[in-house]
Amino acid sequence: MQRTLIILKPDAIQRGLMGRILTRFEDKGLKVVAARFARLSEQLLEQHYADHKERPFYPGLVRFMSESPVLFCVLEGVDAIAVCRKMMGATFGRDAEPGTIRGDFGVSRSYNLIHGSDSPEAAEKEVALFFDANEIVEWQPAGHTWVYDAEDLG
Ligand code: IDP
Ligand code: MG
Repeated sequence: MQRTLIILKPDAIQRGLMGRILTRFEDKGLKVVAARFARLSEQLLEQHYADHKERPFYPGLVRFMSESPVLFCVLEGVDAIAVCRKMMGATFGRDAEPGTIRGDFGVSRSYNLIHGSDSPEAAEKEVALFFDANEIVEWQPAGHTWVYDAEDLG
């Protein structure tokens, strides 16, 4: 089982896509184990996007991500990090394949609807940055045993 940090970005919230995007993850069998709706501070975003600090788009990215509320959550599932990245699609909406979240809902390079951790190391860091350990809820969805078989669960 893996955990990944997902952020539904301000454009997803403002365009009323929050439910539709979250539904895709639920439909796939990913489990929400933490969630919060809030406006992110520039200080938190500077930590979250530290790797991009020198990029030309960085100031605009921090402004965009902080100017309006987001939904951020931790999703859990087998291979959750890669599964979510695949469902998100390529970074720029206009390059993302149809069938992916970015491919179906957007065309922009910066307004690309969603963030998802890109590696186990990033996921661990990002989950800890956005949530305290005691905010992660352990629970079993009723249909869980019909989503993963014993082999999937190792
Ligand atoms: P990712 O979100 O697919 O992991 P990253 O390369 O990590 O993509 O970039 C982080 C975020 O920065 C992107 O999701 C997007 O919002 C923004 N971004 C990346 N490259 C550009 C660009 O060339 N122009 C404008 N915004 C960009
Ligand atoms: Mg990234």
